[in-house]
Amino acid sequence: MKAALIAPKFAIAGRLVVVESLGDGNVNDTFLAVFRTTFSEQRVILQRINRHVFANPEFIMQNMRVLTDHVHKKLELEAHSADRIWQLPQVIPAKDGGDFVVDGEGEYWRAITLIASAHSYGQIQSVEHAYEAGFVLGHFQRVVSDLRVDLLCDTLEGFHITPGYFNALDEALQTSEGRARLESSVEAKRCYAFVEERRAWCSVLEDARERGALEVRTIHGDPKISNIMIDDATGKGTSIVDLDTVKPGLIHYDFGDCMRSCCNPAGEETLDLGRVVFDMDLCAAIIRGYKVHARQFLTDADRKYLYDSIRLIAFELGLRFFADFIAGDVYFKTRYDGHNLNRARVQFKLVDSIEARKTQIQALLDEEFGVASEAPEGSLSQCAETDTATSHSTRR
Ligand code: GN1
Ligand code: MG
Repeated sequence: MKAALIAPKFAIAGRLVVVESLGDGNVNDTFLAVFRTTFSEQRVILQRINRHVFANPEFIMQNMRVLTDHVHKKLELEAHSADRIWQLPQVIPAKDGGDFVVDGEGEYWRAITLIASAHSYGQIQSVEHAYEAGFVLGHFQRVVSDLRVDLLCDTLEGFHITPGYFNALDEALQTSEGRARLESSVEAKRCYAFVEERRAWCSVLEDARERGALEVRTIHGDPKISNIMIDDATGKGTSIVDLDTVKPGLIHYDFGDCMRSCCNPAGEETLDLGRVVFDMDLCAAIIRGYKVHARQFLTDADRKYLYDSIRLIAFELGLRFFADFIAGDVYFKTRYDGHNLNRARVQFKLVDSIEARKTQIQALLDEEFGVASEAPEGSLSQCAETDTATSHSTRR
């Protein structure tokens, strides 16, 4: 059903003026709806949830309520001492009181508030922008660090469990269509060789979790650069949006995802592979921004896996795109033939670049967070940092 027919079913004052497509999400369909009364205007985000990806859209809204209740309270409590105004979207109920409107075709629609006077970008703009991305992620993870994970549903089973994406690839390669796609180009065969070389390593985070070295906490799930909102007035980060993937997980998934997205100045959709590189200045800026809040909750064991998380989440996204290409583009939305294959090649180029810079990246992490001690894994000692949350402004 059309978004314009759905929008008026939500409890929003005024008359619908316009609905337009927004952003370039790879999974859900997003729209901006503008409502006006004689004296005011309200702009809201309307989304059609991809039911092929999210089997239980109800879980998303349940998590969103738990998360926003927790975070909104906390932001208010901390507002007097915060260095900026933080925002977080709010659920807008349907007129019938529900969280969703389900249309005649069984599609789930939801409405949330728009973050005021802020923008996000598809690609990193500057070192300052990278610092803000790290700062916003660290702040988010800190404010949810005391949110009990057992209150959250698993909205997307297997999300960020890298070995599972290998299973999906193996399954797709069981079919003759899948095998034909693999054989269709030199690039596809190169990608396959690339992932195979890293198959044994890809459970690095899950192994650490199973051993009890890393604990499951509340995560955002998708802190890529286009989900970091920058305040139009101040140029500072003000919010992290796209809360569909908030769920229990490892904070490393978030850290790695933010790094792989923000340290590649070419962006994940580029057609120019030559421009894809893991930029060390951007990496340093993100770590500095992230550290301001993250040092309050990062454990020794957490620090030990930060480099792995950067390499792994870039690799995992490449593997997810590649497996989807082999499966016939059934998960991510695509705009041209071979789109998922190109996206995979971008991520693998980035992985190459990350691997080549391992020593430098690790040195930066050690410098900013301190060298992770050889203390037994699972020890919860926190970073021995002493500088204050405001010192970053002099270090940029
Ligand atoms: C998808 O739908 P979107 O664009 O917010 C994907 C993320 C990927 C991202 C890569 C639920 O996010 O995991 O990192 O594409 N979301 C889901 O751009 O799979
Ligand atoms: Mg997302």
